[in-house]
Amino acid sequence: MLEAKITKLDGNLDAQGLRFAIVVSRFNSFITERLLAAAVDALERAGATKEDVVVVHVPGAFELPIISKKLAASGKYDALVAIGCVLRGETAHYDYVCSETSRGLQLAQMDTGVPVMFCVLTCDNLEQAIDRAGLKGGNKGFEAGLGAVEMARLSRKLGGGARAESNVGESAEAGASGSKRRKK
Ligand code: INI
Repeated sequence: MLEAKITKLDGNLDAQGLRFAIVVSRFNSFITERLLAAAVDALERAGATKEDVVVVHVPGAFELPIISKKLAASGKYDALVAIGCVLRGETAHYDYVCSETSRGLQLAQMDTGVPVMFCVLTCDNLEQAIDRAGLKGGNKGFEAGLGAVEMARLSRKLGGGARAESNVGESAEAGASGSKRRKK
């Protein structure tokens, strides 16, 4: 019988020893501060210490990408969470802010190799946002916090980044075992 050997890779939810930056917009702070609190809660529950989490505020969602990219490029963080809330108005402004924010955040993570969690609510109205910031739809900040831990762990295993445990091409098990000394 053919014996299949499958290599499975994923990131666990242990945040101990990982460093995170959270970039949060002040615009619609009634929502974004709730997302922020939940993201910090998720990181701490996963084992991150207060010293390992940096919170940076920006004016609006449109400013999230540039600061995320600077933080990601610093090499100090294993993953970022970008938090914002864009509410549809009467003009096309909403569309420009949404598209440039999502595009910019994707570029920030692709250019630097540091995972950036997209925790930007794009809602038609305040009720939809409230539902996703701690009510019916749960809290997207908590999901993003856990996602940051998983992606940080996975990135360390796969290597190539400033804070990687192994390099691409090396055995996945070596990275997963944690036996190798971590690069700073
Ligand atoms: N910024 C937001 O984060 N959410 C919004 O809903 C929003 N609206 O609707 O205008 C918003 N605009 C500000 C924008 O992000 C920039 O801060 C501003 O244009 C200055 O560059």
